[in-house]
Amino acid sequence: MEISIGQYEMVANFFSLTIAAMGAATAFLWINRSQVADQYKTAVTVSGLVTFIALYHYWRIYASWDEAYQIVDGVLVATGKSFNDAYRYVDWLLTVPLLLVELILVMRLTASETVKKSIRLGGLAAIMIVLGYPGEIAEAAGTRWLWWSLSMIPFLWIVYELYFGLKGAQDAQPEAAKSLVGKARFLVVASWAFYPVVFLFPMLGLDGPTANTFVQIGYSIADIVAKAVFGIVIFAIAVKKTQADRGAA
Ligand code: RET
Repeated sequence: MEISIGQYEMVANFFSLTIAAMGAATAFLWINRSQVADQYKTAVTVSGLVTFIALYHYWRIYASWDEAYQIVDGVLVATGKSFNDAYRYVDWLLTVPLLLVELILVMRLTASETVKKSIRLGGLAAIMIVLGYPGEIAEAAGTRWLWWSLSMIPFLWIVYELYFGLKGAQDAQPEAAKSLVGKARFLVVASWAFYPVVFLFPMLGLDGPTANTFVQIGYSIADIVAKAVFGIVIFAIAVKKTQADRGAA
């Protein structure tokens, strides 16, 4: 069964929305970088890099979706050029470790803590994505469950570390930034939890085209929240901390 024209166009619209959101976030973050003190500039730069990398990949994803189907006499037909899911996974491979680094940088832990946490969490994130890919491109439910389960191990480890490991760091933040840092921690956990659920859509008894439509839209929304919205929260934290540092000086 092929997807319907309505589903095809809805997915294309979501890809287009995601391109716009990533582009706007990149411009906002890089242009406003001067509003934060020097020690937070790298965190804001990296936030913009993440949305910029996503902007490129969604451009490719849109093009690949566009080329995979054609409307002939009012009927949607596959062109034989298959939709390339790898763009999404390569995007995550680059951006997910960077997102973690963003959060760690804005906390301003000691230099050795920053390096240690970045390497450990970034490495776990890369393993999580690599383990998810063979499942994403598999059709058989058994194969998908297997890779999903394996990928969940580093996933749960990261979520645990972020939620509990960074709790101490949050308590050490200046009063003005505390609640925002708490929100950022929550936003990471909530938006990340979306991905393994979206991955399961094809295994929940939905028909193939419907599941595929939900997967593409689900990942797009999750990416907008986890990258663009999260990047703006990181920026807001950096602004608050800049003000707190100046007030204290
Ligand atoms: C996969 C495979 C199935 C199991 C799990 C997954 C987790 C993916 C995550 C992706 C996060 C991506 C982000 C992107 C935004 O920049 C790979 C879907 C656990 C958590 C935050």
